[in-house]
Amino acid sequence: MNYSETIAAVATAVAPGQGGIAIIRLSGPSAETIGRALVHCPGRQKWASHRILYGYVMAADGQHRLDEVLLLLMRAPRSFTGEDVVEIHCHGGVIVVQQVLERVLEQPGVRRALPGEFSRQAVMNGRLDLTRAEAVSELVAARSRRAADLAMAGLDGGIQVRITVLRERLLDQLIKLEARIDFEEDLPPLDEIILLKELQAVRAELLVLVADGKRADLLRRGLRVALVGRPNVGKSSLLNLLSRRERAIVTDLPGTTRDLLESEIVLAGVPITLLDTAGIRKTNDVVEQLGIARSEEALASADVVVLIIDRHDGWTNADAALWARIPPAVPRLLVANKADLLAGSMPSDMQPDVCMSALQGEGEEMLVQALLAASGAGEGDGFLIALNQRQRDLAALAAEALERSCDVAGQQLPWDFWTIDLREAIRHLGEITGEEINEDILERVFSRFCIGK
Ligand SMILES: Nc1nc2c(ncn2[C@@H]2O[C@H](COP(=O)(O)OP(=O)(O)OP(=O)(O)O)[C@@H](O)[C@H]2O)c(=O)[nH]1
Ligand SMILES: [Mg+2]
Repeated sequence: MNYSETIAAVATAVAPGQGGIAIIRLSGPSAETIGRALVHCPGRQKWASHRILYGYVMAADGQHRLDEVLLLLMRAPRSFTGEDVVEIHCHGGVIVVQQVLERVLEQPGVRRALPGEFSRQAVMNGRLDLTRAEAVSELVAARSRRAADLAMAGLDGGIQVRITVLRERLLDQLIKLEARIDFEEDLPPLDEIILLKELQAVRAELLVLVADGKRADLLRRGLRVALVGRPNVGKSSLLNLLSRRERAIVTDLPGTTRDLLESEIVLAGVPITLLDTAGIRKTNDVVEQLGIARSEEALASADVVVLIIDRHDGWTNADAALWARIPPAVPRLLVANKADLLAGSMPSDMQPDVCMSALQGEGEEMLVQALLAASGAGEGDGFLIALNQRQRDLAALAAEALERSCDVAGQQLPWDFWTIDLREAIRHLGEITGEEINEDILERVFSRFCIGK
């Protein structure tokens, strides 16, 4: 990375016909020079930091105006990145924004920003810590209110503070150990039991954070729920009911759905991708066969599988065969549909989790509750912060290192041996917070960001 460069990108979402305004962000030593060269501000407007200027961006020919804009100058270090930042607020959509960005990029000393580069610069300059930068990205990506709340907790420093405290507790123990190594004779003997207890306590907290983070992933990434079953049991009707629109074609002909259909919904704050599948049966129809193959893939990749049966028909051999096909590790629900009709017979050990009528909209609430309970997403209310995958991996490594450190202690080895694993645990926690930072970590964090962040 070259710090004499100025970077630029569109910082807002780009979509044709959408967004009244769009923001082009420039950061770096030439940001102001470029802003002055490109934006013509009529009258006597003063180029002062943190003030809004009004003007025009001229086309390269210097004759006609590309757009009417507002410009916001934020001089270093009082900016998001800690460098000179210029934001050009132009009109939204696609074409104008691209034209203005092209004009920016024609200027000397500026290049397109890489994904996450603004945030990376902010971290490098100490304007933002690592977990807060990740939280910004998660906030932008949030697909449900609960996911946004968790991201906001990260942005408020919840993760940073929690991990920093744990790391400091370990540092305290390390200092005690090292003092014993260096000045054993001069100090009172070390209470191993207390030290070990402390390491175990930190380890236990880390494990809780890892487990909570995993559950929170469901809230962030959402659940994939596959609706499977024989033809004509009402899978598509159920999809339509939950989606509140006629997403899938429903007919009384078995084999209506032949392709995998997805519908995005939010239930109790949890984003859910519903997959409507082709009814699984033996058939000679080639298209239907392909559809059935997709149903089987959906069945294998879903977070929850809902097997729908026709309660009027009762439990059939075909239902039993499908039930057996659901991978054992995947949470499953048995839903008996068409409860408005007379009930067929069910074996006593196969009682449905939910009885409902997709046609009449009955039993929907029970289904939603059962889905959330089966996936574990309903339990997401108990925690306030949630580590992302990167942070969890490091927390888990730290917990393992602490466990080794305690094992070593049990083997009566000299103090030096304890410190090796303890140091490793401290290092992993430092990588979460950014206290210990290197190119690899930065690469891992920021490559997942989108451009303009
Ligand atoms: N009485 C009654 N009929 C229903 C109910 N749910 C769906 N149906 C009817 O059952 C028929 C089949 O419904 P679909 O939703 O197309 O069934 P599917 O499982 O998607 O069928 P395939 O796509 O062929 O696999 C339609 O005529 C629906 O109106 C229900 O709860 N009660
Ligand atoms: Mg269907």
